[in-house]
Amino acid sequence: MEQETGGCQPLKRKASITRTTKETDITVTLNLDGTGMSDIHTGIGFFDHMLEGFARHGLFDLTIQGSGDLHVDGHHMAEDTGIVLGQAIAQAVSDKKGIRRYGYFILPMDDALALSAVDLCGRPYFEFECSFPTPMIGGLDSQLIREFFYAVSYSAAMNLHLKMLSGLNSHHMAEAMFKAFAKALDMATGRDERIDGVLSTKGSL
Ligand SMILES: [Mn+2]
Repeated sequence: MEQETGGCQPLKRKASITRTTKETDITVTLNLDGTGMSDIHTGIGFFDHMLEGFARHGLFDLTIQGSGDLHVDGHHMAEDTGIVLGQAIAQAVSDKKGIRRYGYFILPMDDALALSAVDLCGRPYFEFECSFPTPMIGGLDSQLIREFFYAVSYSAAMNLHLKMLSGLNSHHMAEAMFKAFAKALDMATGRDERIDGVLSTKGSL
């Protein structure tokens, strides 16, 4: 049961964004305080599988409805989905008051071990260290995983480091990376009641 009002009721941390270009048409809804429910349709099955894992393990509610020029390839869909998801993250964290700001996780999945570290600092920065053993993972070009996360990082203005510490199987590696990012982002966007205002000596992020 959601409450609309109430003096001590925390703000709703949700976003809904539609972005339409000549290449793609993407709508994302995101609730940072969700339970991991998702409904995702990008037209690329493996990409949907990754985004469903991201929602489930970050305990975000996430819907993504995307259509676009998949007859060209998956590049525009992966990149633009990253742009819109990043915008939704930025909108949902709003002024960043009371949140932890930093988050990190090291997530194992069988042979794969993925590290993710996030700072919602307002300054986009991106580091990515991973080479997938196969060019394709299902219907997703493995190069597009970097493109997706790069787009998320700059459009949410976050510092994002992703490193594959070990791995043999591309499916496991990609999935470990998406889940590690989810857990790190859940930590960074999570509230800590000890934090008064914004967690920065500058007073803003
Ligand atoms: Mn899987």
